[in-house]
Amino acid sequence: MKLFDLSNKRALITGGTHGLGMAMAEGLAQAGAELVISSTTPSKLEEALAYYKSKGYKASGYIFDVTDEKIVAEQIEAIEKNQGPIHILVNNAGIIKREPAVSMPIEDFRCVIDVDLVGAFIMSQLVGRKMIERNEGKIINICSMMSELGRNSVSAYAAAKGGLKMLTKNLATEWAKHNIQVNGIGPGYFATSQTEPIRVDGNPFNEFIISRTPAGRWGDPEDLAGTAVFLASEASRFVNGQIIYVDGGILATIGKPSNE
Ligand code: GCO
Ligand code: CA
Repeated sequence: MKLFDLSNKRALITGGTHGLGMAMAEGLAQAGAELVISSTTPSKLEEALAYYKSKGYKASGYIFDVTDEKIVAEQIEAIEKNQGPIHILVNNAGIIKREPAVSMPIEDFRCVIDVDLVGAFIMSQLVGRKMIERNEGKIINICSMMSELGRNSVSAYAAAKGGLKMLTKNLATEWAKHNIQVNGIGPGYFATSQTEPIRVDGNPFNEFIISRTPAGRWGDPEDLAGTAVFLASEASRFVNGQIIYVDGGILATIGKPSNE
């Protein structure tokens, strides 16, 4: 279907070496996009590129840290020179530190804000300038349940993801006139390596999430692909500044008592 077709499009997915980033990258590739993946870890990048290539996707990789604006600027130049224009930017790279607010080291708080929020801004500004010149672009910020809700131990992550939601709206406001659609995806609770420590058997959080999610299960990373393709394609050309929550219904409900 033409509206969702991404052939002749190139997508840069930061941190697209595993988990949700990889699942979204695969969705984009299946819709026809060429992939450019960034990582801070050469071995992870190699592994991911080998996987993408084994699936027959066109993919290249670049090593950089999204918080280092000098290096990011150089690498974006290199990507556009070697591969071609970046049509779709997925700000997926992110970290989490779980620690109660009373004891969270300030250094850790800053680090999470730096990667999850400032990093997305750096990427958006540097790729956005190119998109403005071309009068075309898609930016997809990977938000979170924590863009809307708090939870014990994730103060820095919630602050960053709430900030990323508002950054999405602000960039949409400034750049819609340049035919750049800036939107977000808010994944619910997904089975990835990031949530592994809270999913392990015996951790009450595991049952809590399953009962808190109307769909009654953890998300499978592949559940995100359709929304990523929609927000990367012509189909969303008049959608600006929206966060689409892909959460099995968590945000739709107040939850239920344990006897229901
Ligand atoms: C946590 C989880 C979450 C998820 C996700 C929810 O500790 O609560 O890790 O933060 O990763 O972002 O949408
Ligand atoms: Ca993961």
